Amino acid sequence: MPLAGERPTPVAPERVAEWIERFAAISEPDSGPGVTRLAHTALERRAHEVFTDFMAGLGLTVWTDAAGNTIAEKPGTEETAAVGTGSHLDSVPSAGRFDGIAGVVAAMLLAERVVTDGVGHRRPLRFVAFAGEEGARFGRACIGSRIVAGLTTTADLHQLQDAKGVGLAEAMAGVGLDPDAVADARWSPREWAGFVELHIEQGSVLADAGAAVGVVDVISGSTRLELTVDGVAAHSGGMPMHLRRDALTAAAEVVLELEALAGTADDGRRITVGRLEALPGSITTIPGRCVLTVDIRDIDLERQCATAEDVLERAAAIAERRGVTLTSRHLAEASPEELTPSVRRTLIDVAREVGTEPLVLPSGASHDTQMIKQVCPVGMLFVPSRAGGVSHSPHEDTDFGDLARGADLLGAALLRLAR
Ligand code: HGY
Ligand code: MN
Ligand code: MN
Repeated sequence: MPLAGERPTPVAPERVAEWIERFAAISEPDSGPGVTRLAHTALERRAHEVFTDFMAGLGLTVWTDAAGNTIAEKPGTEETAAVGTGSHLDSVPSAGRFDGIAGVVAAMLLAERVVTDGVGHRRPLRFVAFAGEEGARFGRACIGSRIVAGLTTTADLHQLQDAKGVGLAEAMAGVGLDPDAVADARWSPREWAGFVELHIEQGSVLADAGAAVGVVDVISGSTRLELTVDGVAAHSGGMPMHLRRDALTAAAEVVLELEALAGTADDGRRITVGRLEALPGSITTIPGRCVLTVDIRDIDLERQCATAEDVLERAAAIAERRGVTLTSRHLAEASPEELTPSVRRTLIDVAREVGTEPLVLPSGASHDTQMIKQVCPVGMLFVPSRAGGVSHSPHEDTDFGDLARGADLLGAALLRLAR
């Protein structure tokens, strides 16, 4: 049974709703449906300011590192390695209200409960808002957490740019961060004893199973490529069909070939072409160039690497047969990561102690926790996604009560790790 005073009073669903909506309001105006708060924009920094003000209001020490991650600390009874929780504040374009924000709001309200209830803990507690988790803008995910984990350096930041040609380092400097000083942001394993992230599932496994909470065992790896198909732009009326070198029809065949390669067995391997741009994009011109992105996910590293090679081979064969050329760019790589078994057991224990049987499942989505595993023992809690499990969509939905209960379990686990 839990030690007396180890669980703060429950988080109120109304408070969860209030803060989910407040963050949702920090979004690009006139950007269409959903929330748009892209990595390394003034809007993301505004969200970090809201997080900072809330945590400072609780009397916690708060700082933002050169990478734009914001960390709040509540001292424990001993000056020793901390345990932490948190998630990300940036979004994809036309996102939902919960991806990343759920874990940040849970951290905030948990901090509020621990401070208000005067719950004691030996280890310091740290509450984190990561910057730049979504790969949507620069192609590489988890920029802030990769930096603190020592997986991304200043040099890397100067190699990435967004679809408008804005460099990542330039974007960071443009919002007051310091890409040249990110080495100072690195987390030392001596300072961290554990990290647990709460996130929405972004799938329908929990909802379909009627499970109130999930505990993640493996986070999928991801390989992200950009393919460019070059044919010959020509007049859509003047050029006979048999003489064409059409970049778009070649790209279309590649897309369907990759769908066939992924297959339909839900074995954890997923291939997505999320962006396809046909140039010059004129109704009366045969596209001379097509640029497409390929996102390969897998829980099996060997198969993930083999799939990436297979993708390039198949695309090249189609290009050759159609008389167009193919070039590729490797955007980002993350290996599948098994989360720490001892943390997983703690998460399962605290759920069972309140009569909740958690479902253990892999995460198809990548998360900051995948990078933080390089620093300390890690775990993840999922709360159910409703609306068929859609995410990266304005229709993303999670019950505020489920999220509040997830925050309570997160608190119990964190305080157990902080004993
Ligand atoms: O792409 C992902 O899986 C995550 O949303 N960054
Ligand atoms: Mn996401
Ligand atoms: Mn996320």
